[in-house]
Amino acid sequence: MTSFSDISDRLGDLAIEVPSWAYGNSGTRFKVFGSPGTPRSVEEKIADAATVHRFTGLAPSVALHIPWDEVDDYGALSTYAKEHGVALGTINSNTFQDDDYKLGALTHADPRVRQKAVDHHLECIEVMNQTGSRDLKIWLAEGTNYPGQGDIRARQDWLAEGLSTIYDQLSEDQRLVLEYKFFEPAFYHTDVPDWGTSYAHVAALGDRAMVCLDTGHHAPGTNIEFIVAQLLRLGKLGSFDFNSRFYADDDLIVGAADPFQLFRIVVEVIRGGGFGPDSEVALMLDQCHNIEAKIPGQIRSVLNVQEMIARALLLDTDALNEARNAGDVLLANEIFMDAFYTDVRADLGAWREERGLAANPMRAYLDSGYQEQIEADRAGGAQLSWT
Ligand code: PSV
Ligand code: MN
Repeated sequence: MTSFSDISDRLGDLAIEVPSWAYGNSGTRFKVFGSPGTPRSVEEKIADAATVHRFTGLAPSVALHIPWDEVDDYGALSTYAKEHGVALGTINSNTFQDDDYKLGALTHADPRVRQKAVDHHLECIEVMNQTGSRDLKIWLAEGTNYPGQGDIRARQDWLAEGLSTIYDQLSEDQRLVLEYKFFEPAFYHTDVPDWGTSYAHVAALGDRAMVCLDTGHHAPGTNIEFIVAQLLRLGKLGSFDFNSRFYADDDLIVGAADPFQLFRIVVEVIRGGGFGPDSEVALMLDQCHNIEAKIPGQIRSVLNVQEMIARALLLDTDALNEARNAGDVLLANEIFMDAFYTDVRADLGAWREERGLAANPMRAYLDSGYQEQIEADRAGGAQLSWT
């Protein structure tokens, strides 16, 4: 049996990267709701992200999205982040909000548009050089809506060519992570719809190109933990975009829609060496808080991940292997479920207190007055959003 004290040190290895866009307004295609206290500048987003880290000790870095987080001086932004106790992390490119990209970006039939999309990524690499970021994350909103609309084969070749030009510009300590998504905004075919396509491209690029797995980007019923196991086995799992979903790419709080799925995923992460000081797998959130308060939404999210990591670390792998090897199907399942059903909340509260954190970070944040302060300080000005 594994007890909480056995896993206590390993829990200290957990670091989750939060997305800058979680602190801005977001919504559906029907409505983006504003909310009091929402950041009006990139600095205010970083201050909010740093607050999540201050209360949880779990979120030491913030991912940026370019151009949403464009500033004149990224060195200064990096210093600002450091002064607030966090670092700037992954740089996300954006080739989905420019009229030129209506029919594709890296996969557009027009070489001028393809070059423009490549140039945007080269600018992102320039940003990374100034922020000291390791990862360039690429998600492409590319595909077609109607059969016959595009040459789906030629688009793969253009994509490979563009990615290779981008990859060549990375320095030795930088990586490219290619995210896949099965549909949306394109509805007939998507140019990087699945892990296999992403894998084929990053494998062709080289060692510093990896796959990004966004948990909301699969068809319902997909066995995501199998994909995790396979990518780790192949040494190609670069990062996660964690969130949860009931239907499609809902971007809800990780662990909210299906806690058991999150457990199964993190079991495979740990099993495959994707967690701990020697792992280079980036555990990021990619979420939007459309109706709930944003900072507590992020706090809840990182706590959910911590809780599942704790439960997965408690899995009695020796007993599990024994049951498996003996062909004892029900015992193996019971051992697995025992870990999932273990309530670690009180132990985690004590674990936090030992490290100078509040036992209940949600409550501590609500009692801290930070929310009231930002609502008063940030009256007026234009609230940031993804639009
Ligand atoms: C696309 O749906 C995505 O998951 C990508 O990671 C984008 O960069 C992000 O969402 C933007 O919200
Ligand atoms: Mn994502």
